[in-house]
Amino acid sequence: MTPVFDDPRLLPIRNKVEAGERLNGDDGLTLYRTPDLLSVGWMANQVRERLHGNKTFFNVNRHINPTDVCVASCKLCAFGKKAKDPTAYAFSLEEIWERAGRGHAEGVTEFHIVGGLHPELSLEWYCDMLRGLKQRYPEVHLKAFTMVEIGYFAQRTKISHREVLERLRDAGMDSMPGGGAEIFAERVRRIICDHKLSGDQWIECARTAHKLGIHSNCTMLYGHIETEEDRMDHLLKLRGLQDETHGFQTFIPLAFHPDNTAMSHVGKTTGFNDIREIAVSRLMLDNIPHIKAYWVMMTPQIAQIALRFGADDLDGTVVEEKIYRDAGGATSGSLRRSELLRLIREAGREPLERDTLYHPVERKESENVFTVLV
Ligand code: V47
Repeated sequence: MTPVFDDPRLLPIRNKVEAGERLNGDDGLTLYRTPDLLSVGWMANQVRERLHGNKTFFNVNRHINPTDVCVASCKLCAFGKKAKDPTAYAFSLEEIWERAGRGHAEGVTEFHIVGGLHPELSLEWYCDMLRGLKQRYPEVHLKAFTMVEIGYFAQRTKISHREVLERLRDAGMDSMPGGGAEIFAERVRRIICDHKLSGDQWIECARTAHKLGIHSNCTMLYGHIETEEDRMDHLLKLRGLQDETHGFQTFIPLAFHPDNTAMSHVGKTTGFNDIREIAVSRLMLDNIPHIKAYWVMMTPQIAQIALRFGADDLDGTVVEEKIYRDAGGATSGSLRRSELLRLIREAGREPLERDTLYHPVERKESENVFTVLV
C-alpha cells in the first residue's frame, strides 16, 4: 500500500527513488525535516526490498571488551574509565580466551572486540590476543578494533595506521566494526569526543583499511548536540568514501544514550527519530549494502519495526554488551537465536543467519554447530 505523500516536497524525491537516482544533501535534509515518516519509510522500504527482498540478516556473535580503561575522556561515553579508578578492569589474555571459549561453546561465528584506549597494553599484546583466539577458535571471525583504536596504537607505537592494520591483520583480525565515527563535524567532535581521531583521520584510516582489503562497518552517533546538517554531512562523507573503496559492509545509526555520561542532561532520542534515521540512511547510502537496526541500542521492539522502514539486519545475539549498558541502555545485553528468529518472522520477514561477511550460515541438529556456506 502506498502512503498518501501529503508533503509535496517528497514527490521529487519519490521520483528519484523510483528511478534509482542518487539523492543529494538537500533531499536528505527534506527527509530529516518532513513529519511524513510513513512516506519516508515507504521509500526506504522500496530500496531495502530492491536490494534484499524479504531477507533479514542476523548473526550469532559475542562481544568482548578487553578493557574499559581509556585515556580519552569522551563526554559521550559512560564506558571508559581512568586506570586509577578502582572499578576499572583489564582482562588478562587467559581471561579473554576463556570468555571467548564460552562463546565458542554457544556456536558463535563472530567475536566483536572493542575496548578502551589503555595506556599500557601494547600493540604486541593485542596481536597475541588475536593469535591466541585464532589458534583456539579458528573458524570464528574476528571483527576487531575501531579506527580510533587503530589511531591510538599507531600513536603509541610510532608507526603508521597502515602498519598497525597490517600487523593486526597478520595476527588474525578479519574485519573491523564501525564504531568511533560519532559525527565527523569538528565543531561537534571537539565537544563530545575531544581526544579521539578527527573525522578526517577516521575516514583516512578506513580508506587505508579498505585498500588493504580489510572490510569494515560504519556508524553515526546521533541525538546529542549535532544538527541535521551535521548528520547529512556525515552520511555524505561515508557515501563518498564508499564510492572510492567499496569497503563498508553495513551502516549502523547509533542513538546517543546519555545516562552516566558527561552529557546526561541531553534528552533521549525518540522512537520516531530512531526509525527516521534508519530510513534516511537507507535512502542516502545507496552504495552501502546493509543497514543495521542494532537491537541493543534501539530496543528489540523498535528494531523490529525498523525492518519495515529500511533496515535489513538486526546484528546478533551479542552477549555481554557493556557500552550501552553503562550508558543506561534499557535492553538486556543478550538475545537468544530463537528470539531473533521470532522478531524477524513476526515482522513478516525471512530470517537468514549470516557470518560477518554475509555468507549464509547453516546450523545442523544442535544450534551450536554451524557451517558457513561460502
Ligand atoms: O564507538 C559510545 C558509541 C559505539 C555511547 O560494527 C555510544 O557491527 C550511544 O560501534 N550512547 C560502539 N552510543 C558500538 C558500535 C557497534 C555496535 C554494534 C555493531 C557494530 C558493528 C558496531 O557506540 C562507540 C560509540 O560510537 N557509543 N557511548 C553512548 N553513551
